[in-house]
Amino acid sequence: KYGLQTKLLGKRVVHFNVTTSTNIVARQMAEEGVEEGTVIVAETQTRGKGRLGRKFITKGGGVWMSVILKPNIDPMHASSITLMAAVSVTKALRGMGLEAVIKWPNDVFVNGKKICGILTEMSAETDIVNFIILGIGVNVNNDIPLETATTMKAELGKEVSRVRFIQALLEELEEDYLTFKEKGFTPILWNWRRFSDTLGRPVEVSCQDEKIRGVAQDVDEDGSLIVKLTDGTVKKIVSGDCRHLKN
Ligand code: BT5
Repeated sequence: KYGLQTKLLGKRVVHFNVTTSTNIVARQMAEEGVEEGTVIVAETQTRGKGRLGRKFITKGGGVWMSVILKPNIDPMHASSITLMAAVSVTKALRGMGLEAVIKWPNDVFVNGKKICGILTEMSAETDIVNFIILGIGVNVNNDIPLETATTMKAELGKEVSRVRFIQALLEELEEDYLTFKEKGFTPILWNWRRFSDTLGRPVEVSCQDEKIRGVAQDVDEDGSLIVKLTDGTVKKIVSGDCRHLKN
């Protein structure tokens, strides 16, 4: 098998040695009307973004990229794209021999440490999505000065071909995205549950000013986390930060 085996994702790839953030560049290009599936990839970013204005460290040697998607969905269902991407990343990492698992909503972990973060941003009107910027950062051969993070190189004990990894990732993403477009989120959700490290665990989820403690029970059709509190009430959390507590 040679070359990228995709039809939609990566038909057009724009590469930078350095840029601010591939999500920022992708948004500009999407606003100018660039076609769906366009991929922006950078060797390093000067303003790598996490959620809620947090910084994401993106030194040379990792995979920092954004994909422009134009799914025909209600903005309410957009966060399922984040969960879908976590499934695709997990499959690509497992294909390279790593025991990757998903932490709700947007992280992929290996051996208890974060190896990938996902940042989806969208442009939408009341009931229709114009475009979604799917930003994916994977620690591959880069150094990472965080106790809580790891890299493919550290876990596998050798350097990894980034080109091969990007190829595998885009192929998994395309497969999942086409399934999503054709059949909706349900078949993706089956895989998400299979790969999830969050379900069944006691968790503490911070969203806005609230902290919710309980057991993560499931994820619903919108990608929301369903948490059962100690008093038996059930809460649906659309987005937030999730901490796994000790059993
Ligand atoms: C994320 O945010 O994890 C989303 C990261 C998305 C990065 C990609 S790279 C390509 C595209 N362009 C961008 O500018 N962004 C996207 P969040 O869940 O908020 O997690 C952020 C937290 O992860 C930070 O506060 C750190 O604690 C930690 N962190 C920072 N850099 C990391 C890294 N390289 N690996 C693992 N953890 C990291």
